[in-house]
Amino acid sequence: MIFQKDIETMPRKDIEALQLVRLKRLVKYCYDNVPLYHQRLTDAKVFDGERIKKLSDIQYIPFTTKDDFRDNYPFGLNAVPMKDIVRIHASSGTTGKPTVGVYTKDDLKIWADCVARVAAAGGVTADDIIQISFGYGLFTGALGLHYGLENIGATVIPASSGNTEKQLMMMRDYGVTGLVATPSYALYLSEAIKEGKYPLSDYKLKLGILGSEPCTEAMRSQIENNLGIYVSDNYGMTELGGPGVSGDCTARDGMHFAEDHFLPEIINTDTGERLDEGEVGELVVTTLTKRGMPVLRYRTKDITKLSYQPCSCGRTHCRMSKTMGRTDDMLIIKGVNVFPTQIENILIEIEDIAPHYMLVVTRENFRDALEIKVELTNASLLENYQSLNNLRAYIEHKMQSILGLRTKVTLVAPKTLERFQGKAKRIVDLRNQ
Ligand code: DLL
Repeated sequence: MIFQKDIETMPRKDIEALQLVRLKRLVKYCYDNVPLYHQRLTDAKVFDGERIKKLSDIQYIPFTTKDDFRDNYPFGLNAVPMKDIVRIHASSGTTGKPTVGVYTKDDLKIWADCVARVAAAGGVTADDIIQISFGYGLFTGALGLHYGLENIGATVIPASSGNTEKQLMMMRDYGVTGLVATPSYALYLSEAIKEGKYPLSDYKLKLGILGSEPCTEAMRSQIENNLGIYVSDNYGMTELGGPGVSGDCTARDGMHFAEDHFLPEIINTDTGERLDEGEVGELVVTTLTKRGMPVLRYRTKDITKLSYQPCSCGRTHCRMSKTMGRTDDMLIIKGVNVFPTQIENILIEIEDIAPHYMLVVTRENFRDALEIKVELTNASLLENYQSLNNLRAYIEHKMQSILGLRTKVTLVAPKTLERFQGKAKRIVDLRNQ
């Protein structure tokens, strides 16, 4: 299945009619099969769907949160007996128990179908040889992309992450045309190619299907320029089944949602109130077709906005903008809200520094302080105190004028900040220690 024209270019009213039918069916399914939802839907007087007459009636359904996954770990949100579950995935989770997702046979088919859509929209065809450099294992990224790409007919290399030399050797030897990775790992591999003994012309790479963490436009351009490839972004999360929720088309003006399987909303994080098209807030998603572990109104914590305007690619499914970050990654420094992506956008425009940075938050004399560690591209600058000082002052000035926040910038030697083979971790918050 490649471009699913019938579905992906459906008239808006048909999409909404389909979503309403599926939403009603889902509510009844959750009410009948998941004790937590049965109770919540009863308390909200939605029961098995009586209050759902139109799509906006979804507002009567209570939200589901990460805590619900934790409290019902591992299988409390399952809607089917374990004998019908054929796969388990989980997110690593930095603290506490991982978040689990389970799949029936049909869930796996739909998942592969949604991922195939995203990859095809990003330019993958049956002629491509794709190296999957996501870590294989419980993470949804690797196997999710794996089956989706096979659906398209592309040749899949399950490289997994790590062992950079071997990654590059496979790329050259197998004539790899596409890379699946996080943007951070793609950047890391691009540096390794630059520094390696083989010129870029020994590689046949032309596509990057990147996702699983924010990738600013500036970061994308940098990866594209380093590798001479075309990069598309795709989004998803374990709780919703993994990748395949939304992805870039060639217009790259927002990622198209698979709206026949996922119903997105944007809410005000503080009040839970539904926001209009174009307003920035927290993304909430309802899975319309999942059978193993269906999710009603999941609060993703990702900050974005939606557009229902026609797209030049012809697809009619709505688009979500690149996320600014997660509500739990937003730093509040001296009362100013800052996302790491905003800092990244500023840094990446500045010459002589690499797109690698680390944010260290401390509390000094009861006041928050943000230190931005930034890597130089050229070690010789370290020997020139005046230039170094000018560059540091320039970056601090930029941060102050754009973010409205005084920061301390520390310039460090090339290649001294950590590189990431999966998702980047750029914040060290020492305030509560
Ligand atoms: O990262 C699923 C995935 C795998 C998506 C491969 C795309 C490609 P989790 O590990 O559960 O699942 O992490 C989900 O990662 O809530 C976002 O904060 C972030 N995220 C995922 N994709 C993007 C993206 C996978 N394209 C969390 N842009 C989500 C920005 C992303 N953030």
